[in-house]
Amino acid sequence: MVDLRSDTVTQPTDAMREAMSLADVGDDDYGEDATVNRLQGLAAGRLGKEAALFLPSGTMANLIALLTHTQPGDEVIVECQAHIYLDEAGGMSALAGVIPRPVAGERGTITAAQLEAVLRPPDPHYAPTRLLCLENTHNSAGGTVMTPTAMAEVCGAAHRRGLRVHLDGARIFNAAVALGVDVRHLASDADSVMFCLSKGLSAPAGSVLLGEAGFVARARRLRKMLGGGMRQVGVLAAAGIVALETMVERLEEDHRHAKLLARRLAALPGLGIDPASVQTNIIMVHVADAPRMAQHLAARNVLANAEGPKRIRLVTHRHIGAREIDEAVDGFHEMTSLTELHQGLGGSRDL
Ligand code: TLP
Repeated sequence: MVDLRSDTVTQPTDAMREAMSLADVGDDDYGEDATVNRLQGLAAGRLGKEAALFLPSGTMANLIALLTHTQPGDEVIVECQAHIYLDEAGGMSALAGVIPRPVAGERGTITAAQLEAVLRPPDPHYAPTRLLCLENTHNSAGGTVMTPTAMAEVCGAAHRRGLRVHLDGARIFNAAVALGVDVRHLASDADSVMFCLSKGLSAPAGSVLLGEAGFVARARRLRKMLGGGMRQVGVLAAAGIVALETMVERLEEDHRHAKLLARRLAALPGLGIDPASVQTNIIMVHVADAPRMAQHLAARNVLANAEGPKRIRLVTHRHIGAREIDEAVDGFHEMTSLTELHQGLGGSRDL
């Protein structure tokens, strides 16, 4: 199986499994799990934040950030394709009770000018705007990166207007590796940041939410409220430590493979793809009928997600190498050649 649906499908490494079996654990609800404490300290150091909290998922980390920064009825500025807005089951409204104000960014990036344009002076008619949410890399925009300068500009504008900033950095290490910058420079301007251990870094589960000590203390109470306290969870944190210590640099390989796959697919007819736009490990391919294409690929043991009627998302990760790229290209090629043949015979059916 060539699984290009997501980097979440990565299996824990042998080193992770070994670290998990040897982990020194305790009751994390009492703050007594030595391995969780080590992971949290390591993560805080890596991202340059005061404190960190280990959580079961990125979705819970984003929700807790919203709950910690806002009150029900507050307005939150989000990019219009942001994961926190579109892909977290409506939690921001259903559970945090905030009203999202979507802004269409440029390939996922909201600029300071765009932010200024939607901010309104206080008025009894308006929900008070409390928070700006950013996403780096931006998933739906195609794994695009925000540079430290772009981060600083928009965060500076938000702070000057009294807003807090939360960064969904599910794939922040992909951004740091692609840009060749220390991840601290991407995290420093946000008040809170979350990143995932369970995507390209290959840990089986877990995300980390970071910020000032007071923020993390409030987040810890909300984790309890949501049922996210996990007791002897050092068995998972142990894999997270291996992920942070050994799996970051290799993300560059995933990016190289994504660019290679994109270049090869761009040579096929009927696929809308711009290889120059691939910045990290996500490729968006525009096709005439995405569900049909995904179905065809699956029949050839190539798995890809149709995102909407005309877009296929491909994600490279540790289990995608040269052979898998060949197989994926063959799968697409077969489908595009069949269509060409069909059209050549006077058929009218699109891809
Ligand atoms: N993204 C998953 C799916 O939900 C789409 C994926 O396969 O890409 N922020 C961003 C930017 C994400 O991409 C994801 C997961 C999350 C948050 C949520 O993380 P989890 O899945 O751990 O709740």
